[in-house]
Amino acid sequence: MNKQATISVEAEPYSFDFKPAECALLIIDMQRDFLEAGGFGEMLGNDVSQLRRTIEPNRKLLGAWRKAGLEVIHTREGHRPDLTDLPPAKKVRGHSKTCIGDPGPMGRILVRGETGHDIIQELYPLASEPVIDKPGKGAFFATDLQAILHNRGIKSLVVTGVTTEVCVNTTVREANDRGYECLVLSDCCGSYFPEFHEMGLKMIKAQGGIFGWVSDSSRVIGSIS
Ligand code: TIU
Repeated sequence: MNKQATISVEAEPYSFDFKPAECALLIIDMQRDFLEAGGFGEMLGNDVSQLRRTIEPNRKLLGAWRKAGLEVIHTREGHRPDLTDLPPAKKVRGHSKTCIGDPGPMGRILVRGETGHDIIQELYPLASEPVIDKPGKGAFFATDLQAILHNRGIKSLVVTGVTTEVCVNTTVREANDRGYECLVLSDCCGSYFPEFHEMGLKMIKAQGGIFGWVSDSSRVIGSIS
């Protein structure tokens, strides 16, 4: 594969064209707190099994992306141990008995450095892959993601992860406003609510691709292998 040559991937609403050298795989929040029992996601009353179907397609995609020698960036949602970056409104939202910063089965909920906050083993970052720690839902808010993309010459993003309508959608909207072209992979994203997953993808690709494009991992893997 010539990393400087434009590749075209079948997508909706029309084909997504990118230069591999200028495209990063951005994997959003594939953290134990969201995907495993006892974490933040389950604490909010959600069924974590809805997200676990995304693990295997992400694992295969990540393997192919790494093999092709392309840029990978991971994100994690979470807060400083002293919680100084946690808005009080976010801490109390939901009136949950246990909230962000409190002890949970995998350490303090959504706190950096705790077991539950880390990325699941199946998709664990290599030392060479930047990990963006973000306090919000979007990966650009209060992080150095834009600087990293600029410094690495990245112009487009293949976006995967959880959850489709929350952190994936927020990040894609932030990226789109900053001029990045985003391809979201349906089988590599998931929501606790299947209907929100479906609508979250529709919102991205509607109106001629108002926020970006939607495709699936097999098409992307086929294009870079
Ligand atoms: N609750 C929910 O759907 N999502 C989050 O709180 N964070 C992310 O989406 N990562």
